[in-house]
Amino acid sequence: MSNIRASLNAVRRGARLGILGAVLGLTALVALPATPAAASMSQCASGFFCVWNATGFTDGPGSFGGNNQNWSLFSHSTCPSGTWNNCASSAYNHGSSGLGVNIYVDIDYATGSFCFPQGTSETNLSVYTYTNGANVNNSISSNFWTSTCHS
Ligand SMILES: [Ca+2]
Repeated sequence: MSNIRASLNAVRRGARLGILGAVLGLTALVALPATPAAASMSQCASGFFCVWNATGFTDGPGSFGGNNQNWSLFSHSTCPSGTWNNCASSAYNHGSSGLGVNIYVDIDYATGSFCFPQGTSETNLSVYTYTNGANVNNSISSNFWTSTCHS
């Protein structure tokens, strides 16, 4: 009788360990980083204007902390040009200075602009057009921080 009870207790212990193992396994799985295609605005550090190659904040970010008149100087291997020029499809102004970001369809802050106030984001840039009517998706070529861009 005591042998049977001991066996039952061993089975119960095993079951508990099995459940514990399953919980630990699940925790480990959740803790694994989604390295190849992490998609999140949280990848954008405070103080930066961030862009991603794909919609939904995927494949990036490219982080722009100052004024940049030629985005072809910033490489990103999965962009068609190999640089951020004419590539971004989602964006987030995570600035902290209060300034907005004007983005431009051409290098040297030229031809058409669009304003991204601090704290704003867009998961799909194709919903926006520049002041010259061109679509914002896959077209940003320069950026300029300015107090004239605000919500
Ligand atoms: Ca462009």
